[in-house]
Amino acid sequence: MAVPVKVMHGLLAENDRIARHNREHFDRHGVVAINLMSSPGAGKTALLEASIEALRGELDVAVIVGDLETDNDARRIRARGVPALQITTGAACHLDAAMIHDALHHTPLEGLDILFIENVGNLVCPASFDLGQHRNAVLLSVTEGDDKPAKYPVMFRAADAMLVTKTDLLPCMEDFSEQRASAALRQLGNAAPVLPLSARRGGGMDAWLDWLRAAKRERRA
Ligand SMILES: Nc1nc2c(ncn2[C@@H]2O[C@H](COP(=O)(O)OP(=O)(O)OP(=O)(O)O)[C@@H](O)[C@H]2O)c(=O)[nH]1
Ligand SMILES: [Zn+2]
Ligand SMILES: [Zn+2]
Repeated sequence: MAVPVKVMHGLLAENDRIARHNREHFDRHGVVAINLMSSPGAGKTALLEASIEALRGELDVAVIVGDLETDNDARRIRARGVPALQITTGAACHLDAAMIHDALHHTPLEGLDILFIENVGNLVCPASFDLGQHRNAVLLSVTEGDDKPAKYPVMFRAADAMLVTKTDLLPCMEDFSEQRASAALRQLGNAAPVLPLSARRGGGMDAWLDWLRAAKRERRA
């Protein structure tokens, strides 16, 4: 059974080569690229909508969104006056570096501060494909259960920040413990910040926005 393993290895090596090339594109333009990953419906697009409003007039952003079908998310982003390109993946459960490279030909980077990449909702596959991003933000909504970092370690090990989303629902989610979710992340040896927030009600957004500003500052340096 060595052949499939070899093929997979070759695919990933080619992906990583294109990812490095994407990163050169971003670096040349001084753009920081942030990859948002989560299970379906954890609140990636809602977070983008709230972040766009909060950063308006301060940082210029654009968005590349991956989904199996529909351009719903891109339309939601464009409604906020921000350029958004939808990649419709069909059957593919993740974005890869070549898809992002193609999208870059339709996404002018001049003058941009942050390029958000909203990955396909999936807690498994996206973690294996480098896109050329500088940071991974992994969302865990309070309705999913605090054991997700333990059950999907590859994704959560890759997180540069773990966002605990929909905290406005905590009063109804008596089982969810933010402390247990953080402990599960630490158990993986990941010291990334844990940022609880509600895109809907606004709580916790400041820490997330500061994390973005810091990422941008570090790229500029
Ligand atoms: N109560 C509450 N609901 C939220 C919050 N953020 C998102 N939602 C709801 O959760 C659902 C999914 O939100 P989306 O932002 O579309 O999630 P997503 O991660 O972009 O979804 P996919 O792109 O399909 O993976 C929607 O019904 C949102 O209104 C929040 O902070 N609080
Ligand atoms: Zn979305
Ligand atoms: Zn290129």
